[in-house]
Amino acid sequence: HSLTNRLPAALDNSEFFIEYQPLVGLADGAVRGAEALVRWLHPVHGVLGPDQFIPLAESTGLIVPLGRWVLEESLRQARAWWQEGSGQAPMRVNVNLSPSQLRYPSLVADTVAVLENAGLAPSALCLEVTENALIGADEEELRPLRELADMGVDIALDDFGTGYSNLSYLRRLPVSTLKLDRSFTRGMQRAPADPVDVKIVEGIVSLAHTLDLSVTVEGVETGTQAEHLRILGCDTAQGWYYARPGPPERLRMLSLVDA
Ligand code: G
Ligand code: G
Ligand code: MN
Ligand code: NA
Repeated sequence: HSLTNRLPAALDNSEFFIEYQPLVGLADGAVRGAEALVRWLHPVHGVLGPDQFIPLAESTGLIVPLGRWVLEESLRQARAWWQEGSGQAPMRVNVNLSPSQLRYPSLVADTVAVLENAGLAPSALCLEVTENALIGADEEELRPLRELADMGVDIALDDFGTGYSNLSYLRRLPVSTLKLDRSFTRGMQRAPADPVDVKIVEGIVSLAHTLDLSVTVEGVETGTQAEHLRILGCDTAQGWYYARPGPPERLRMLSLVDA
């Protein structure tokens, strides 16, 4: 596969770049942070999205150095935003972790080192882990995430609701945020909202808040949807209604407008 062959050199050639999509507080509309989404500017195929190369990076092991680069680069960016923001709290960055990064022995040490290099507190970082990556993990396998959570790194359960984790299992995970998959909020894009979707989101929010977890909703594309989700008690939203993923300069402008 030609993409597979080029992948290792792409990291050395600085062909990867990161787009940022803001996370917005539903109660006040303020920008809370941003998710880092990696892209590959391929010399022949142009810009490739993560779906086109993350699985390859995962199967070839390149995901570990690539993931470390994403962490370094997005925390460097978070630090730069903070310095530009004259005294405001640092902008939090959400970084996706793939299953092999979770199993990598130096995950905790690497993450601590990258935070220290960037001069940021652990609370400036949220690591997103998919529900499916954690299903079946035992206490030993969860330990690195728990150590990071104990230090103050926020852990979010990404694509929540698409996996098969049961509720008692959820309680044992070192997560502080549920990121509700966008399939649950599609039925709220236009009035009237799908009553079943409303009930489901209501139930998830109630469960999450009982467990002291915050709820982030993905894929918010309309104002109607944002308003429904705010009323249902969701905490944070992300989606095209606010902004598509874009270059770091765009996020700086958004947050300055909001501040
Ligand atoms: O914008 P979108 O096409 O960017 O992202 C698609 C998927 O790719 C998302 O589910 C996201 O979790 C994943 N993704 C984006 N960036 C990264 C990354 O740096 N590492 C990993 N492991 N996954 C990522
Ligand atoms: O981590 P993950 O699957 O959750 O990443 C988010 C993915 O969803 C990215 O591919 C991103 O481009 C995409 N996305 C972000 N906002 C929206 C939105 O409002 N609508 C849709 N359809 N996709 C979105
Ligand atoms: Mn994500
Ligand atoms: Na997701």
